[in-house]
Formats: sequence, C-alpha cells, structure tokens
Amino acid sequence: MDKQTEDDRRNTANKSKPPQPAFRNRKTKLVLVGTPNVGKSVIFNLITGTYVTVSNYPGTTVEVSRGAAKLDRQMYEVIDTPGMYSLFPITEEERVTRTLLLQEKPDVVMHVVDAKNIERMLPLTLQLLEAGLPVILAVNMMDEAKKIGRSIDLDALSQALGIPVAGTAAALNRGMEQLKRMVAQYVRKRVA
Ligand SMILES: Nc1nc2c(ncn2[C@@H]2O[C@H](COP(=O)(O)OP(=O)(O)OP(=O)(O)O)[C@@H](O)[C@H]2O)c(=O)[nH]1
Ligand SMILES: [Mg+2]
Repeated sequence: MDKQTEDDRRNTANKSKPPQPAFRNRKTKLVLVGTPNVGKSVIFNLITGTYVTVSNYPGTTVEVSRGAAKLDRQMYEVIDTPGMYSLFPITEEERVTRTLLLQEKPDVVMHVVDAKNIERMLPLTLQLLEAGLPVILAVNMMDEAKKIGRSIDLDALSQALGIPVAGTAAALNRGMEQLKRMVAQYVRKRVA
C-alpha cells in the first residue's frame, strides 16, 4: 500500500471515531488549599461523598484526605490539604502541600479564604497564580464577615484577580451549589 492510501485509511478510521475529550476519560483533580482554619475540610466534606481515604503523605506524618465527587456528570478526585500560609514552605505541612500541588498536577486549585481576613489571605492567591496553577477562589465564612459588618464585592474581586470567585458559608451549607457550579464551569472552559 502506498503512503498516500495508508494515510487516507488512517484518516477515515479516525473520523469514524470522534475523539473524546481527555478529561472525560480520567478523573478531574480538585485540590483545596488555604491557611489553617478557613473551612477547607468543611467544604471538602460537603463536596465529597462517603468514600474518603485519609493517609499520611508519603515519607511524612502529614495527613491528606482524598474523596470522590461528581459535578456536572464529571468524576472528580478531591484532595483536602493541610493549612499553609505560603508556597515557600516553613512547616512540614506547608512542604507537603507545595509538593502535592506540584506533583498531582491538579485541574483546579480551590483557594479557600476567610472573608473576615481576606486581605491577609490574598497574597497566597497571587502566589498560587504566579506558580501557574489553575486557581479559583472560595470566600468562606461570609456569615461571620456579615456579622462584623464587612461586605465583600465578589464580582470586583473576580475582575481584579481574573479568576472565578464564589462566596460561601460552608458551616451553614450556604453557597455550596454555586461553588460546585463554578468548579464545573471552570473545568469545562479549561478543557474546551
Ligand atoms: N461561621 C462559620 N464557621 C465555619 C465556616 N466554615 C467553617 N467553619 C468552622 O471553622 C472551623 C475550621 O474549619 P475547618 O474546615 O476544619 O478548617 P480547615 O481549613 O480545614 O483547617 P485546617 O485543616 O486546620 O487547615 C470549624 O469549626 C468549622 O465549623 C463558615 O462558613 N462559617
Ligand atoms: Mg482541614
């Protein structure tokens, strides 16, 4: 068979089987990061189902939880990480989270911040973005922020950072549907 015919045959074969988007064939990976005590684990538990595994990160005593979720018909592996203040690690927890972010190649990194102290937390958002990670922002504890009279313009924040932003009060199960929709939408856009 000459080269031309062989190529033609291959093309026809390819055409009869439309390529599937790569992300449908594997789990999409969502990693939750943020400083300690901002509500990462509460969000993790609300997003994932019952099958959660907790294990020490290899070679360390730091625990990392992994669970599964289905958002918009797509399967996700969701990873809850130990709190970190900076991408430049000082503690073992921070070192684990940094290594995990670099090794796991997440499709989405959800930076969870405390709405009450948001200005102290945004430098980490910028570090994550500078590291080239696919970051979206969950501004959690909106209930407490409201109580102390703080209002946050989430749209303006989203515009300024150039990333999707959602407000939540995870402990009260508020804003979770919108947060999950935001993840699914972000992943759809990135893969398209
Ligand atoms: N009022 C209020 N409390 C919240 C909210 N989200 C989480 N909490 C509470 O904040 C505390 C910390 O939540 P966690 O989910 O354990 O925080 P974390 O980010 O996983 O903390 P580390 O694992 O230590 O990094 C818990 O007592 C939660 O119940 C919220 O939206 N509003
Ligand atoms: Mg936690």
